[in-house]
Amino acid sequence: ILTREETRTGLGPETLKRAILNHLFYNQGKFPEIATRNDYYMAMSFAVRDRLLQRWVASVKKYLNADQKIVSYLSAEYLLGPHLANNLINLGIYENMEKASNSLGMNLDWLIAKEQEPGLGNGGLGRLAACYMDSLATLEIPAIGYGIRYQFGIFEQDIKDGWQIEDTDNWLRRGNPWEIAKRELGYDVKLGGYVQHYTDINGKFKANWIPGMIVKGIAYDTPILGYRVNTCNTLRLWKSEAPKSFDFQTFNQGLYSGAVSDKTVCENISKVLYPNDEQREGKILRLQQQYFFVSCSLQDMIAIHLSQGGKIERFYDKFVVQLNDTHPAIGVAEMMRLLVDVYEVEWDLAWDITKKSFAYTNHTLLPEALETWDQDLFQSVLPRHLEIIQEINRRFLDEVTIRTYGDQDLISSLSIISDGPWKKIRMANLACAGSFAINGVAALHSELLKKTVLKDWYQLWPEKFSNKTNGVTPRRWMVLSNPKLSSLISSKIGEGWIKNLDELTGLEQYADDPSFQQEWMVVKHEMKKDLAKRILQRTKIKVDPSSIFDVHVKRIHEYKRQHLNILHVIALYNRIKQNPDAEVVPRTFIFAGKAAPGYHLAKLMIKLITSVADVVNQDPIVKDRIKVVFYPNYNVTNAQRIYPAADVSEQISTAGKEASGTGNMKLSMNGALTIGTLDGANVEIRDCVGAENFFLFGLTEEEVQQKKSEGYNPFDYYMANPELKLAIDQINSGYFSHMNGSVFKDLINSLLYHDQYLVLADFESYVAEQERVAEAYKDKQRWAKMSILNAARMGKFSSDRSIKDYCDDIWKVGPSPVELVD
Ligand code: 26W
Repeated sequence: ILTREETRTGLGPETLKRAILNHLFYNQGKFPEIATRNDYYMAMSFAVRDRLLQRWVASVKKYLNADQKIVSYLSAEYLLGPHLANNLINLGIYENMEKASNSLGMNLDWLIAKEQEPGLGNGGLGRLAACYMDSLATLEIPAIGYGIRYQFGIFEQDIKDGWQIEDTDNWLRRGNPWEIAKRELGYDVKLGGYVQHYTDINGKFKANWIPGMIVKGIAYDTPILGYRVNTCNTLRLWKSEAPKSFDFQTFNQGLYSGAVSDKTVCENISKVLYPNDEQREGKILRLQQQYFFVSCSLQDMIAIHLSQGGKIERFYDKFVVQLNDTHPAIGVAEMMRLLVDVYEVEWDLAWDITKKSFAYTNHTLLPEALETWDQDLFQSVLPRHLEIIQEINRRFLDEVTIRTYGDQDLISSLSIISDGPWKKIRMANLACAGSFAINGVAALHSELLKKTVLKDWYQLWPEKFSNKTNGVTPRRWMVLSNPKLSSLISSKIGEGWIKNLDELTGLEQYADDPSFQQEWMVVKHEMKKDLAKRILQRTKIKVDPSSIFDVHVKRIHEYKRQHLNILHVIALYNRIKQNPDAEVVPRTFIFAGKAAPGYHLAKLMIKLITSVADVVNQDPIVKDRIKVVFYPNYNVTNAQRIYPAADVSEQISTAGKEASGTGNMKLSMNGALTIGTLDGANVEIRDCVGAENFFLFGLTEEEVQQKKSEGYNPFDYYMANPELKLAIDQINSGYFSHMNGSVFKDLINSLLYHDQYLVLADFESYVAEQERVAEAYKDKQRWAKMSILNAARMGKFSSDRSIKDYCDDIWKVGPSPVELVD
């Protein structure tokens, strides 16, 4: 009998080395003399995957046998980031692999850098899904993540002449060693066509959906290993293909020739991720994508449940289905269709099963993000679902009518289909009606949901509502991205914090310790030097690692107010111009983020940042005291490099607009101090780290509402504040754009005459608070202490805590440890 060390799944350096060489030969068909770095990356990844598979099989076995309830997370986006290094950490073999690769003459960091990250998400929502997958596995919760295997993820951003340029993200070009295609595991998905109604031989009314086309979903599985546990869950992403052959027996009702459409049309469905975040695009393809992955996923869950001898009526004993925003909300209608049309369950029972199965998370209050579908368009894609939704709605509104004594306002606001000449299907209403639980993603956000967009739902079903404040995984966002800080922390308090982030409070006792402060700031400085190098390589801008690294990284959006930040930069610059000897604490303003390709003002914001950078960075009077950097192509890989180097975290959205934010948490964990508004999770972060360790500014959500109702006039603020006026006039006059001011006119007009995000109203308060930031940074000891306390008090913001809350309050699922058997 072989020991595990001798088998292909051993974890020692020698065994790993052998495994890499094996895969190099048998998978890549290479030997060391001719192998490329990519060959080594692939070989190493396969070696790591072998170790995951062993745990994966054990996990899947366990979930299939026992009567285990499984969490099913439905998300149109997963912003995973690179797998290799994360898996090494979770397996506990980072150091052994370093030895193995050194002995092969390879540098582990190079190989890690070879990975094309799977950017199958836009931003916060997709990244949250990835953090939750990590925590589910780490907490040993049986879970499946379902989504779409986009052939092209979020576009790659480049900057040309200061403008954003988009390039396609061909992440699968060199193959993906982390996925396993389950060619045999596929489901047919119908689209378009029409519905026939008939009475069967038993006198039952039946609907027969004759599709316009059928696509096949193929499962691609990626194992998701927890930290130092054997639990290895599945991320199952669906790829769309043309069905190979067509089963005329199943659909023998006529007119099928058109149903088997050509290959390209079918493959188009999972072709590309829509790059919009917080802005709906009413495209047919998008609805097809949503339905495609949800239908495959529900068919898969039902197949799993039935194959284990489960009864369809008890679906909810096997699965609890979490809707990540409304993108998968069509699942409510699809579940009804499967139950009623396919499994012939009575309507009332079917609705009861559905409502016991689904829970819905809302991620945004922005009205332009709320998904609705034009009824005609909806019908053309999902004719049977329209009928089902009409029936759900009819019965649902009957119930509402009785409960509210026919309150017309309530009835029309709760209706899943809006009335009026242009009927719309409201996906948030469908999600609310079909779910037993509804949650927001930060305390303030959940409160605002109850007061605004979901007010009427809350009034009738208060028991469905709760808050689940977001969290992020400390494995990726501390251990992996900031190993030096992590080692320093562990040297003081041990390694328990990695799985139990509350233990970070153990650092508080060292916050005043000068030698610990010194070590803490040395690590920060090292990370700033690393980032400075990358900035120089990527942008040719030289920055000083001793300056404040002031970081504003996230999607570019008016509500996130990158333009407020740049107005402050211009004001600082003008202060220097007016008084060249003024004392200025040196600062590097670092921006990064993608703009939706069709979002004109967001793209102008990027151009404004790069234009200001061009002027400020060159001006000899500035003497390098302030630098502005736009770091291109913000993604998980780049985020991992930026967070550890940040001194200041910009979280400056208009109060009431950012549902939660999660970058705010990652930055604070890495010792950055926040300058922020009372918005999203900032409120809770400030409560945890202490008001004295947080730079607060700006209007509160209530003040924002107040101001707007009084008739806010941004022009008054422009006229009243000379620094603000000068900055805007300069932009307008072309000071930053070779005397061509018209470039920015749309942005400026929007600020001066609309300013729906109150940039001008918050300017003064922001500038004043930034002065306190600079003042604080001058006192190195005070800053170090504040930085340490920020990290020390971030325990609440681990995604482990979030997942525990979901498990206890919504999913009613507990840990189920997996044992490894040889
Ligand atoms: C249909 C277009 C569209 C696409 C994506 C609308 C809305 C979205 C997402 C819901 C936007 C999003 O990512 N929201 C973010 O979710 C994060 C995780 O909860 C929060 O931290 C962010 O505050 C929120 O903006």
